[in-house]
Amino acid sequence: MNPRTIDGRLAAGNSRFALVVARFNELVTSRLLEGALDTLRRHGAAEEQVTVVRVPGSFELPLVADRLARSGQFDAVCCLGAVIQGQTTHHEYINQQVARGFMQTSLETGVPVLFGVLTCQTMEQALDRAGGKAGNKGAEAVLAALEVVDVLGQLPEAEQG
Ligand code: DLZ
Repeated sequence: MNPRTIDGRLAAGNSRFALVVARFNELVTSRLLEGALDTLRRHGAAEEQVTVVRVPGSFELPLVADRLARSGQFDAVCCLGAVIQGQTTHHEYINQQVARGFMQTSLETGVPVLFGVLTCQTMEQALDRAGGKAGNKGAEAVLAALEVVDVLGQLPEAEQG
């Protein structure tokens, strides 16, 4: 068996990327953004192919991502945030809803919205995943974006209706 196989290449090409970054827990999200930008640069994206949009917190990510995805100006939208379980139950309400919002926008628009939101119990765990010993989730979100954009470019267009 040697089936036709479609693999995404990790190259920016002429694609345009939006990075939406939550300011809440900025110590963490600024590192996610650094990882994301570095990964885009390393894969050939020029400055004019990348737009960074800041929002107050992760709760605001889906709305802004949705607007960007529907603008027709971007091939992928990467959302970066850090929801850390503190002394509030905020995280219980936010994580699934945010993920659901990204998924909904992706499916409705055909523009991939990537989940680069850390959902951690402690700040230490978050920092580990923002360029520390457990990698950088911002960089991972961009890699996923590059791959999916390329895969979508190789797939047949969806039929109308
Ligand atoms: C209010 C709040 C809290 C308690 N925790 C976080 C968090 O851990 N991560 C995050 O990105 N944002 C948090 N926010 C802010 C909300 O996402 C949102 O910006 C505000 O509730 C205003 O809508």
